[in-house]
Amino acid sequence: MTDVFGNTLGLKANELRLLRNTYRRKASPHEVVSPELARHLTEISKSINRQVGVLLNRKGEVENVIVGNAYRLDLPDIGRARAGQSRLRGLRLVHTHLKSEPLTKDDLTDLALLRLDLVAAIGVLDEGLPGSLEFAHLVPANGTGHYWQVETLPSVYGDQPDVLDTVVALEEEFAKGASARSVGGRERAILVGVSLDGNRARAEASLTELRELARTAGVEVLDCVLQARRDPDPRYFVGRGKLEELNLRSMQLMVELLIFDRDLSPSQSRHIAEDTSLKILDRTQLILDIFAQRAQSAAGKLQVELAQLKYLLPRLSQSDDSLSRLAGGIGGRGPGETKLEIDRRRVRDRITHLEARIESLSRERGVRRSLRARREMPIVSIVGYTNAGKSTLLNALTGSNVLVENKLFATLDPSSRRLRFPREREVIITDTVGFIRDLPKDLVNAFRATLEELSEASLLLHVVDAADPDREEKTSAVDAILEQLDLADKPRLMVWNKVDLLSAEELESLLRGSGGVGISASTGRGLTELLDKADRTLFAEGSSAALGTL
Ligand SMILES: Nc1nc2c(ncn2[C@@H]2O[C@H](COP(=O)(O)OP(=O)(O)OP(=O)(O)O)[C@@H](O)[C@H]2O)c(=O)[nH]1
Ligand SMILES: [Mg+2]
Repeated sequence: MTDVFGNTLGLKANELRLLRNTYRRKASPHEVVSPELARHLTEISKSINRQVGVLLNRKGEVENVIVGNAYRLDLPDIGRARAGQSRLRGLRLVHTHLKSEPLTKDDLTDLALLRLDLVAAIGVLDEGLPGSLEFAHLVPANGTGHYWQVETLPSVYGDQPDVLDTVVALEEEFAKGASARSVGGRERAILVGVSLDGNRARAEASLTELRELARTAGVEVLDCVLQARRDPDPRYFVGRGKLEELNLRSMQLMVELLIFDRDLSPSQSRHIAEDTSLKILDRTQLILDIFAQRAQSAAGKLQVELAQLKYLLPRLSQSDDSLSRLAGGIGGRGPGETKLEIDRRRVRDRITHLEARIESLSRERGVRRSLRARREMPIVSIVGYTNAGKSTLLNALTGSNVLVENKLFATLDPSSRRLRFPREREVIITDTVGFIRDLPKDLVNAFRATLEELSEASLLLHVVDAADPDREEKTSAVDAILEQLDLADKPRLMVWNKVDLLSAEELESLLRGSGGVGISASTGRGLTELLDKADRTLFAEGSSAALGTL
């Protein structure tokens, strides 16, 4: 390779020749730069008044010669693809600084993002001789928040540290992190929250929930970052500086996944993926991913795949490399089985097909339901925020064994049971998928089929985790979704669950303020009162939809 890269415009023939000659020089792999090479670079640099640099490989050979302007130098494209999580690039950048200025932010960013072995700047003295030598290399995560270590030597002629040694030791450190990672086999992520309305507490609560979602999805969370902004950045959602910092942080923590606490626009997720070489998921995609992992029934699986494809469709551009990172869910699970051979047309065809299948399944269920209706058993449906204890309540009331878990979205498929009410009356009680704030419209629509049971209900039991500090927000999120589903007019009974975790005073003031029944689904406390109230609502003289919330 003999081409000189960068700002060569206006250079004289003999200057270019001198620059090309640089390719014949060699440095020792063990030193930062040999005094001879250093002097060669500073002399040309002085005479053309531009920065001059070389990329040296681990044998000390010159791979590229680069010219900049007086203040900076842009590296040629050495490929973004990483050599592997534990590997450095195998290249060190040695370049001149005309005013002997320290390493710049650009220098250090190149070091980190390109995973260079080392970046060095040689000061240029008045006579064109090499002055001080400053260099930096990356350091493993050590809790100090530093990504690199900078050292300065007064001159290139004295002792220099063994570069190769440092770099090899560093790669070993990184490899340790990487193998710790592959033992668990779990994907590692940084979570990114943004507070836009100045309400930090709210953004923090949402981020905590995102952490729970990530845990449920089987992702290992290494860091959580919250940024306050007035408006989202149109290109990157977070600011450019923040994104760079995230990129550095993920490099250091061996993370390859960023999960954003808000929904990114298709162009935002594309830009972020392109400019970071990280995999990007947003809140909706994470929820969809959990649904995809947990859906059991045929209908549930179809609904999740439909929602995933609908979300993906506007995010598909021409065949581009970042697509694979956008399309893959956790652990590379994309929608359906097809994963990555995706093109828009096939996605659209598949969507049409799925909609038809879901429609016909829903008709079948409708028939079953009307058979049931003929038996005239009223339906009581349990609704509420995810993890409120809905399934525990169903189990407690009917002695059944529906899956209960301290994870979000333990239940995806509805289950129905018979329940004997006081005075020998029977009802059907159903448990459904939990709700969550900011549930995307597509997802609500996709789950309409599952949730259609709710429209047949004569009474909704709105279960709330009374011990949750965030319970008011969650209660209103559920109300909002019920509204979206046209269920706001259904008779509703507020059921404050987990009162075993509240003090007597807390419970009393809660009930005084908002009515409803306090229960503990896991200890059985309050269940008789709950049945009693439900019974009165359902079977009271003239009881109907007019009753509203009790
Ligand atoms: N302390 C206490 N914990 C409870 C109570 N009821 C449920 N839990 C716990 O809350 C967690 C969630 O319970 P689930 O019944 O799975 O909640 P869910 O509303 O069905 O959740 P999803 O199906 O995930 O939406 C579990 O760890 C339960 O053991 C209760 O009365 N008191
Ligand atoms: Mg459940």
